This record gives sequence, C-alpha cells and structure tokens, in this order.
Amino acid sequence: MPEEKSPVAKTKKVKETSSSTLDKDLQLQEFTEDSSGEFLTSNQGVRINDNQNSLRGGDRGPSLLEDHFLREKLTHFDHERIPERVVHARGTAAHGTFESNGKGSKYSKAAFLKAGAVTPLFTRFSTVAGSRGSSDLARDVRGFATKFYTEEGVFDLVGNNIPVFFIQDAIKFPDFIHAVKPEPHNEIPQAQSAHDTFWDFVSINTEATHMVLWAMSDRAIPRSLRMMEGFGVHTFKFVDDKGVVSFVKFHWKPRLGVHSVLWDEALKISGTDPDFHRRDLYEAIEAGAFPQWDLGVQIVEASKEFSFDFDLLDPTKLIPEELVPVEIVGTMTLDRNPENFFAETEQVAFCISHIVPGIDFTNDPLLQGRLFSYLDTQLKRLGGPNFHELPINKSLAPVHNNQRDGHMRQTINSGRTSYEPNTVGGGCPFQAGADMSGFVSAVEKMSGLKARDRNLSFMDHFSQARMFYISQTEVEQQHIVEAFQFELLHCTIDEIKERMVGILQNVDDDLANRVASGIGVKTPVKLELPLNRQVPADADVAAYQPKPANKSKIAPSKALSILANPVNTAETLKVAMLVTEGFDAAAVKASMAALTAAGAQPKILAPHGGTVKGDDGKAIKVDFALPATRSVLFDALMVGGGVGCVSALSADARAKTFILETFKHCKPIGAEGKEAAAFILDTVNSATGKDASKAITAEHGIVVDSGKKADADNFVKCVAQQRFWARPFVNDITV
Ligand code: HDD
Repeated sequence: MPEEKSPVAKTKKVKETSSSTLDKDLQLQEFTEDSSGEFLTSNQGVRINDNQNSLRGGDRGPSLLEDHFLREKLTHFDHERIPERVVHARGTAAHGTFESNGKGSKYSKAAFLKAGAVTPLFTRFSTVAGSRGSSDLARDVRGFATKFYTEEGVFDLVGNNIPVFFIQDAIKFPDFIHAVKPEPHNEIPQAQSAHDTFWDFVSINTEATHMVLWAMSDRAIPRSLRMMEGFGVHTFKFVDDKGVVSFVKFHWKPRLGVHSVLWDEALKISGTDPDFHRRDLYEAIEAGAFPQWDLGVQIVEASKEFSFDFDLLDPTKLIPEELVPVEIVGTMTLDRNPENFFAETEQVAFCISHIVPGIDFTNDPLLQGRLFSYLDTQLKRLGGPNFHELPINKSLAPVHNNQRDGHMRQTINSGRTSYEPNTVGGGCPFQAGADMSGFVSAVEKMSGLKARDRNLSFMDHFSQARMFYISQTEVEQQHIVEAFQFELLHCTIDEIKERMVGILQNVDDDLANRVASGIGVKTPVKLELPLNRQVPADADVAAYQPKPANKSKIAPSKALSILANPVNTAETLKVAMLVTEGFDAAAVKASMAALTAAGAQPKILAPHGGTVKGDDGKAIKVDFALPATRSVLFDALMVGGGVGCVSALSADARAKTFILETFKHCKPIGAEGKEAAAFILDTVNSATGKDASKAITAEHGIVVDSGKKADADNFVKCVAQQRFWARPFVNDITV
C-alpha cells in the first residue's frame, strides 16, 4: 500500500512467541488479520469511500436496493450470532503449553506425555447453566476443557472443576439440564440452580446427591479460574507402548492453590463486575502472571478394576487420593490471551471423542453418551462438518483423508481420488495398519445381555456424599448448610424441600437438621427413597433401592477439603490501598513495595478518581474510586495513615462500608499507623455495637503497621493466608 495514502500510522503489534508455542501460533497468525494502517474494504476487497451514508435517491429520498455495500454489511451483521452452547455457554479461554515431565510414559504411549515434550494447547473455562451473557459468579460447576494440539493429533480433555457428575447415564442429561436451566414457561431464573425444577430433579434422582454436595460447597464459587482444580471426571484408559492397559483419572492441580469466595461476595460480585473471572484471567495473563496447573493422574492397574467398593465406571464416584495417590505428569501454563473472542473462544469445538494413541475410553455410560453428543453439537453450532478446519480447531498434525466437500470447505484437496483403497492415487492416503502407529482401541472382552439395565454396583448413592461432607472443615460445612438453605428457600413447593431434607438424612443427620431448621422443615422426614429405574421382573426390589450411607464406616478424605489443604501465597492477589488527600506517603509506598515484592498487586483506592496527593505533596494516580467499586473485588485492604487522610475517610460512608465488608468476609486488613487502626476499630464497633478490640490482632488478620519491617512482613503474610475464619464479630455486621 502506498505510504502517503495510509489514513493512520501502522501500529502492528509484534507478538513475542516462545518457541514452544511457535507452531500453533504460526498457524493462527496465518489466519490473523490486523487492519492497522489499512483502508476499509468490502468483503470482496473493494475500497469503500463513504461508510456513513447509504446510497439514496435524493438526499432526503429512499435508500436504494442497489447499495451493495449497505446490503453486504447488514447481511453479515444479521448473521453474526451462532447458537450459544446449550450448556457451558458462558466461558473464557487462553492459549498455553503443556510440558511433560515424562512420568506419564510409564503408563501411556501418548507422544505428548514423553519426557520434555512441549505441546501447545487452548483451555476454556465456563459455567454450565447460564447463557453467554450471565454472571461469572453464579453458584455452578465450572467447565475446564483443554485442547492439546499434539503431534499425533488433537486430544480434548473436557472436564469440570468437580471430580464427579450428577447422573450416571447420558440418557438423563437432557432432563437434568432442562431441570437446572431457566424454567420453560417464563425463562426464570438465569444461571441459578435455586429454583423448583432443579431441586425437584435432584431430590428424586438420588445418584445426584454426591455432586449436589459439591455444588453446594465453596467449589462452586471459585475466587478465580486460576485457583480451581480440574478433573476429567470419568475413568479413562491409558495404553502403554506394549499395549498394557491401566485405568486413569485426570486431575489438574493449580499452583496457586484452590480458593473460593463467600456466597455473600459472589452475590455482590455478580452485580459489581459480572465479568470478574473473565477479567481476572485476562488481566493476569496480560500482566505476565501466567497461571499454571500440574496435570496429575491416578492409575489403577487393569487387574484391580474390581478392588473398590464402588464401580470405576460410575461417574458419580471419585477415587479417594488416600487409596490411589495423584502422580504429576506435567504442567500446563496459560500464557497468551486470544486475539479475538469469537474466532477462538466461541468457535473452539471440544469433543470428548478427540483422543490420541495411548488414551482410550471406558464403558462409563455417561462417557459413552458424550461420545455422540459433542460432535453432534458442533455440527449445529458451527454449521457443518468442516469445523475442524477453523484455525482454533485445526490439528497441528497433518490431516489426510478422503472426507470432502460440505459447508464452508476450506481445504483445496488436489488429485483424482477421494476414496480408499485406491490404485489411481498410488494408494494414498494409506491406513497405518500393521505398524500400529495409529489409534488402536484397546482390546476388551465383552459379554452380557442387551437390556436397558445398570449394574447394581452403581446403586450406592450416599456413601461418597457422606465422605465429602465429613471431610470438610467446620467452616466449609457451615457454607454447605447455608448454600442448601439459600437454594431451597427459593423453592416454592414444600414437598421438594421436604424430600431434599429426607435425602440429606441419608448422608448426615446433622447436615439434614441444620438445613431443615433454616428452611422450616420438621425432621425427621419420612421418605421412601425413590426407585427411579426399571427393576427386572423377578428381581429383588430392595436390592435396587438406594441405601443410606453407613454412617459409622465411612472415613473422611483430607484431599476433598479446600481449607485443609491451604496454599498460602500473596501472588497476584489484589490489595486495595485506601487513601485520600494527605495520606502518609512513605508508609503507603513501603507497604506497596513489600506487597509487590511478594507478587501481590496493590491498587490505589480513593473516594474519587483522578489523582490523590500524599503528605509529601506528590500526586499519585487513583486506580479505583469508591463510587465505582466494592470490597468484594479485592483480596485485602490497607487503610492509609496520616491524620488528614484518616479524618477525611472517617466521614466517608463508602469507605466505612468497604472496611466493614472486608472485615465481615474475614479478609486481611492493614492499618498504616495508630489513627488508621482506631478508625477501623471505631467503624467495626459502631456497626456491631460491641467492643471489637480483640479482633484487631494479626492472629485475626488485622495488622497495625507502625513502620517496622516486621509489620509489613506480617501484613504480607496475612494477605497470603487470605482468610481468617476465626475472626470474631463478623456475624454482627450486616452490610
Ligand atoms: Fe458436557 C459442553 C464438561 C457431561 C454434552 N461439557 C461441555 C463443556 C464442558 C463439559 C467443560 C464446555 C466445553 C467448552 O468449553 O466448549 N460435560 C462435561 C463433563 C461432563 C459432561 C465434565 C460429565 C462428566 N456433557 C455431558 C453429557 C452430555 C454433554 C452427559 C450429553 C450427553 N457438553 C455437552 C454438549 C456441550 C457440552 C451439549 C455443549 C457445547 C459443547 O458441548 O460443545 O455437547
């Protein structure tokens, strides 16, 4: 393009690409269009002179059908939406790599598990029930889907942040999803399980109980997508290079640990910043704080298939880590945001059927149904059988076959043959056949009667639900009780609430009683457990009846609690530095330096936008202003010192609300000096009507910084701990 005609200076972004991601990057870059410095054109490449006025018959006359630019533009616009995903519509994604440590090669011949192999990937996180525009902080399961572009083809690990599922058989999936989605008559409520139809379904489908407990736990309201685990859920198979098969469960373990928010925070975040998780992931990656997860596997030798008191094929069960430890086989790093949300995040097509040699499916009936559903969904969403040609879905391993034509075919296949075997094309492309380098299904003996039946080994619906509940700390159990109460109080049908309490009695009496007392149900509830399956003629019906958990026999599993496995780090946490004119600049500067050194992100928060002047006379930029933010968007608070600053903040109602909320949510609070500490105490005292001075201690996460290094270190330590559950007076605060 001639330089002098360029309407704007060229500002092409030069991307830094690590060599490990080079191949996929190059592939994506081939398709990336950067319009900086370019003339506006039609889709046919014709320059457009006037994009403001349509072609008219007279300057006040009708628009003319002849206006091909207008028609092209409106037609494209009218077709800009594709169907949103029927589940997991709301999501966000990032590019990255998986680096193998080689330990997986012992069990699987998959090339991406070989020592030192670096594989480009794309991971999409999502909620399940809400529409594309719903809030990130819904109480919901989070999808955790990773597309590995391996040298042997695409492997999609399409999992969740919860290791089990609601149902055991894919035939129940549409019913379950219809029950949790907004009700069909009025499309209410959006992105919430807190309504009659969800609880109706799970209170008569007892196999859902284990997962329901997880969904009512803090796992369903993560602090960040970067701070949650991922699970492949089903048992898969690994096949090694000698053809030896073992069973495998996949785990993603976040390096930042697992952290959640409180339900009160989730509700407020949904209003203040519905994009909270999406923004958090995007900003972390833009800032170079690349999130990492270790990929772990639990391996069960094929000969041990029947050595558990549950069925490995039952997706409502997990293998306790005490029985089979998780072995780490590599690490995922997400280091690049998509260039374009629609082209990449919206069009990425995960299919559980996308696997590579060395991995295989099991007969888990939920998995088997998924093998059909994902491919089918992509045909609908992406409009045809060529979705694998979209840049984000394209395999890095070369694709050669005789599939041809179809909507929007991109590949121009040369040659005369589109069939196999052939001689005209020299036999190409030819099957891998005897050299066994292709995908070979693991050989498995099959027998049985053709019937709509499910093995009795799938009938224990409560033992692991109990194991999950009794593995939680008291604080976590309280959150579960409150979650059940919140949800069931949104149900309008009393029988559903009663039935649900009846179900919980089969898990834990204390849980059932506590939930019941909050929702006005009298215990014990008399409940005959529903028999929601066909019982073969002449079979013993009792054997098909779900049984209460054996309460004396079940042991807790420490790995299931978030709080029992703390990862204390201040890395990437957001700390609000609340200041106004006259703040003690030296103290704030020192605290910010200590926090930054620990990897945290201190942000200046003031009653107004623009800049704010410290007692050194220097103005600094305000990052957040009280009228436009809320404490729930931050992990910790430091209240600036300086007499003028503290007295101005004391007169600011929003500043006090910010302090009270942070206090109530048990988050770390710092005070730059005595005046700031007194202000915090006064604020809490007047809200509680009590003397809260015994809460103002580092033990309860409140640090008074008197300028010593030890104080700054102490505050950083508290920020890293994140929550102080034993802090007194929190329940006396009503903000
Ligand atoms: Fe599914 C999407 C995870 C059971 C049918 N599912 C979808 C996504 C995730 C999961 C993470 C979003 C992928 C993305 O980001 O694009 N689904 C799961 C897990 C399940 C599960 C962990 C149980 C272990 N799903 C499941 C069943 C069926 C489906 C039993 C149907 C029989 N899932 C779908 C789907 C979706 C989907 C309708 C919607 C959009 C898509 O596939 O691409 O096909």
